[in-house]
Amino acid sequence: MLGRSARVAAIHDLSGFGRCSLSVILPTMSAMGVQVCPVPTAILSAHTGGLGDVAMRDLTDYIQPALEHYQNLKLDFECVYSGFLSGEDQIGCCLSFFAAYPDALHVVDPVMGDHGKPYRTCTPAMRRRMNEMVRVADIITPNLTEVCILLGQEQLYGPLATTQAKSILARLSEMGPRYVVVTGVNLTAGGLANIGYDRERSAFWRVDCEYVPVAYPGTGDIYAGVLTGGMLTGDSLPLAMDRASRFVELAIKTTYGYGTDPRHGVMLEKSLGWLTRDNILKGYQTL
Ligand code: PXL
Repeated sequence: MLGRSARVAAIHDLSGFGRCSLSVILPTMSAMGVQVCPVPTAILSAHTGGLGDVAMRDLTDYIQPALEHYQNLKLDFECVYSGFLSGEDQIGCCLSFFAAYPDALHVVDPVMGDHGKPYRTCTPAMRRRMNEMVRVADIITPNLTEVCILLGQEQLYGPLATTQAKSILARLSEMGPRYVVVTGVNLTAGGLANIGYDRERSAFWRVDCEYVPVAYPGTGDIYAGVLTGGMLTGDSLPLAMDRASRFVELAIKTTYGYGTDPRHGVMLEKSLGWLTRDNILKGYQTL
């Protein structure tokens, strides 16, 4: 028994507008009873997804001194979670964080692209070094674009057969992490799903999602935050996947109903209460 909330060091950017990264991870994980200690990699006026000229301050030289302070305080973290990094130099800082807390749950959300396109930050060095992060991770949460970047293969378009989906999960797990969760996969065996793999149990999972014809920034960050929050508060992998999928679906559908500008992100404020409830979840299936 820990005697306090699980504590997470969340290494991610802080985007002021557009509801992504730390702006969504802090409220969601806090609502789940997890203490989030933000370690900002950069401060941006907004996310970089189509809102024009973004004001940005890079914080690469902040991460290592922050880690040293926490070590001097003898602070323990049950989880170290990395997300959006402003450049490849930040990967060394994240690796130091992971190494400093070897017993913590290491979560790597390899934020590098979406919808078949790499982000501007995804340089060849970033791609190479992200694999070093994957090697020390316990859980990774790439979308399909990031899967292809990590595996060094052509982008995949069109639905995946079950065997292909399982092969992708197993290949990623062979790179290091026990748990692999891939978001937003179209399966030939029916619709959109988030899929997962637990290597130690040789178990493949899928959680089906309702398709909504709008893409909002930050939903991958929310998914990874809720998944991590679930794993830290006693969920099995499929339960955590189910919880994260249901919450993202709720936030997306709520927002879609209002018809707001998709670049503004999901209306988290209207959905957050769901995370504080004791929901019965049984929507996961084996893949
Ligand atoms: O949600 C991923 C993300 C995080 N942080 C920043 C981004 C994006 C996606 O566009 O621009 C700054």
